[in-house]
Amino acid sequence: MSPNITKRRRSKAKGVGFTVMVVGASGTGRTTFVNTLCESEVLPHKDCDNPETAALETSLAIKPVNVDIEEDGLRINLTIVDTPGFGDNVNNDLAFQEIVNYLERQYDDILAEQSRIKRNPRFRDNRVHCLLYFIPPTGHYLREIDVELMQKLSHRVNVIPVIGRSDSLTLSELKAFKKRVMEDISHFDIPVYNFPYDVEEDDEDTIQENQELRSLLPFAIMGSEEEVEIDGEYVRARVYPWGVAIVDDPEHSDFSRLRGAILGTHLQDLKSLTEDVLYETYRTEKLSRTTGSYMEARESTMLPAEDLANQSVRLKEEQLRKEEEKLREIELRVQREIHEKRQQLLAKEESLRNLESRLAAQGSDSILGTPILDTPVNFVNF
Ligand SMILES: Nc1nc2c(ncn2[C@@H]2O[C@H](COP(=O)(O)OP(=O)(O)O)[C@@H](O)[C@H]2O)c(=O)[nH]1
Ligand SMILES: [Mg+2]
Repeated sequence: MSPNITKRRRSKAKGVGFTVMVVGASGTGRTTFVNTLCESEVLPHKDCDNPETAALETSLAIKPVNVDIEEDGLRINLTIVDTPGFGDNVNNDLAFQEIVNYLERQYDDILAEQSRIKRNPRFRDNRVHCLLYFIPPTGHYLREIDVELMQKLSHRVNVIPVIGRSDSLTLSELKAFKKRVMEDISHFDIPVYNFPYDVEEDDEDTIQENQELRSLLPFAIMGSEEEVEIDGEYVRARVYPWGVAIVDDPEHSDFSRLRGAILGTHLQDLKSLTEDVLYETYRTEKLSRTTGSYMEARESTMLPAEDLANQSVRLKEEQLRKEEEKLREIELRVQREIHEKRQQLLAKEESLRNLESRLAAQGSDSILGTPILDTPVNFVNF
C-alpha cells in the first residue's frame, strides 16, 4: 500500500483540520451562521450581539472554538474563529488590527515551529483557511470600512464575501446588491477568493462548478437556530407571518452552496492556497524583513555611529598628512632647482665678466659698443 493511501486513510479516520474565521459588523448574523453551520450552539449569544450595543463587543478577545463535523462522509475538525464585531460609531482600528494580528500570529507560530530542531508533537496548526466577510444587507454599496478591511485581510487569508441576513432583501434587491458589491470589489481591486479555475488545465466539470460558485458571489446567506417541522422533517428555518425561509433551500439562500464549497469541494484548494501562497508570501516578507534588520544590526555592532565618525576623521587626517608631505617634497625640489639655476646663472655671469675684462684688456671696447653686462640675461626660465 502506498504511503499516500495510508496517510489519506489515517486523515480520513482522524479528520481533516480546517479553520474558518467570521468577520463583519455586529448584528450581521455571524454567531447565528456559525451555529447553523455546525448544527449546534458552538458560539453563545451575548448581550452585545445586537447592533445597538456593538461598541461593547470590540473589546472582546479572539477565541477559537473547535467542533467535529461530518461533510459527505469526511470528518472535519473544524475551528471557528469569531471576531469582535464592529459598528459604525466606534473606532474600528483596534478591532481591525486585532484581526490582522491574529492571522499573522498563526503564521508566526508555524514559522517558529518549522525552524525548531525538535518538533513539538502537540503543535496545532491554526492557520485560517477561509474568512467569511459579512456584509450587512443594506442594499446600498460596500461601505468604506468594508472595503478597507477586506483589502487588508485579502493579503493574509482567503476572503469570501457574504451578505448576512440576506432574507431581509427581496429577490430583486438582492440581485442588484450582489452586482453592486462585485462592481465595488473589482473597482477597488480587492483580491477576494473567487473560485479560481484554469480554462486550459481544469476539466469541464471543475470549470463549470467554479463559474457557478463565482457567479453567486457574494453569497447570500441566512442562519437560524430554530428547527421547524416541514413535511415530517425538522429543518433549520426562519418563520415569518408570510412564510418560512428554509436555510438549506437553494431557492431561499446560498447557504448550502457555500457550505458545500468551503467544507467539501473547495476545502483542499482553500488549504493549499493558504499554505502555499498566503503563508509563503508572509514568510518571505517576514524573513526578508528580519534579514534586513539583522544586517543593519550587525553593521552597527561592528562600527557604532560614534566610531564611524571618528574613523572618518582619522582617515581625513591621514590624507591631509600625506598631502602635506607631497607638497613639502615639491617645495624642496623646486628650491633645489632654483638653487641650481642660480648657480648656473652666477656661473654664466662670472664667465661673462671674465670675457668682458679680457676684452677690455685687449682694448676692443669699440667692437662691442655697449658693455656686455647691460644686455638682459634670459637663459634662466622659471
Ligand atoms: N432575518 C435574519 N435575522 C438573522 C439572521 N441571522 C441572525 N439574525 C438575527 O440577527 C441578530 C444578530 O445576529 P447574531 O448572529 O447575533 O449577529 P452577530 O452580531 O453578527 O454575531 C439576532 O437577532 C439574530 O436572530 C438571518 O439570517 N436573517
Ligand atoms: Mg456574534
